Amino acid sequence: MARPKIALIGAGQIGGTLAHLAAMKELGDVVLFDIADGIPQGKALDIAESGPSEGFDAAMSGTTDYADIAGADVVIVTAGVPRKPGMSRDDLLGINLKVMKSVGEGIRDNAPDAFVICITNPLDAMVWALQQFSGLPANKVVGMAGVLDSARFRHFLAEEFDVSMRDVTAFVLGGHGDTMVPSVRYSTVGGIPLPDLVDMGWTTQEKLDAIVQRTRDGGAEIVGLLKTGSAYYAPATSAIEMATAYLKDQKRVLPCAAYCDGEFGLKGMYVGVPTVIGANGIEKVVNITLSKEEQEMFDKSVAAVQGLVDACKGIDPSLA
Ligand code: A3D
Repeated sequence: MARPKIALIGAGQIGGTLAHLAAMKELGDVVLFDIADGIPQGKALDIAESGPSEGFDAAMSGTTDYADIAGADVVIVTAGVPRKPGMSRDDLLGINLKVMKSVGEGIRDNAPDAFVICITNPLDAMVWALQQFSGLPANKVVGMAGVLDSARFRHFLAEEFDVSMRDVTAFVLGGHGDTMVPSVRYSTVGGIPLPDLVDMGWTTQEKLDAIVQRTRDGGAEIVGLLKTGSAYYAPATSAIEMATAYLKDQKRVLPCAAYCDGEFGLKGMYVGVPTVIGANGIEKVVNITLSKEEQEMFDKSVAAVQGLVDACKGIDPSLA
């Protein structure tokens, strides 16, 4: 059986990291696409030359021609611009919306059967626009943010409790922005919910609140340190986790920016929710019950995403 084909649209910091991870994990053959001629070809060759030492079997190529992504099984989109210190993700909307149009049309014309994972910010609005521009089924177009935000939350919790990150489960709901909702009630250490751990004296409510806020600011913390761009190792790893769930039909339960059609009381909107990812893409949106307080935070986050979607419609009237 031929190896799966993975197309990476955008060969920048995340794109290059994705290519390296996909090769090392032998997820399939990789095509890197970018408009900056030389970058995708150079990164593909560089990664291919790591193959003999690493011992992977995966073909690597770079291109500026959409025809080369034909027949891709998975497409991961990072094309666009990242933020710099002082910028919010929302400041990227105008530039990246135009990028989503050309990328969406390139996918529509060349890889219409692919599972598409969008990473470009502002995430929830960009994945919505990408689905509209590409015309692919909504269960096959998803945004990566929740896996990353949850990984950050899990990392901070594991440090606080001095336990293995493997035993910390957590998830973050809502839009990928300042209004995201790290779920304290549904996050656990070895199955013990966080509020119980506060009661048990493992941490204090104040420390937990600070971790929740640090999770919300997780992206900005890295931007502030790097100064020249945003995070890329953990974002790439998170998208690879989602791609693996699809390619291997793992039925993973992962928080993603998914199309909600009735779930959470939303109609035709992309926002971060728990999902099941398997061979049919987003196979299920897990419609959990929210407490009154969680619902209020979620509603606020949804309103922020809706504002960005409306702004997209204002910029490009072809978006319904
Ligand atoms: P960067 O290293 O600048 O790479 C972006 C690449 O996109 C560059 O190589 C550009 O040449 C290329 N590009 C620009 N326009 C086009 C186009 N029309 N078609 C194809 N390629 C194009 O950025 P990065 O890799 O650090 O980040 C990529 C995106 O991911 C940004 O929008 C970030 O804000 C976003 N991001 C999202 C998260 C989430 O958790 C959702 C996390 C981190 C970064």
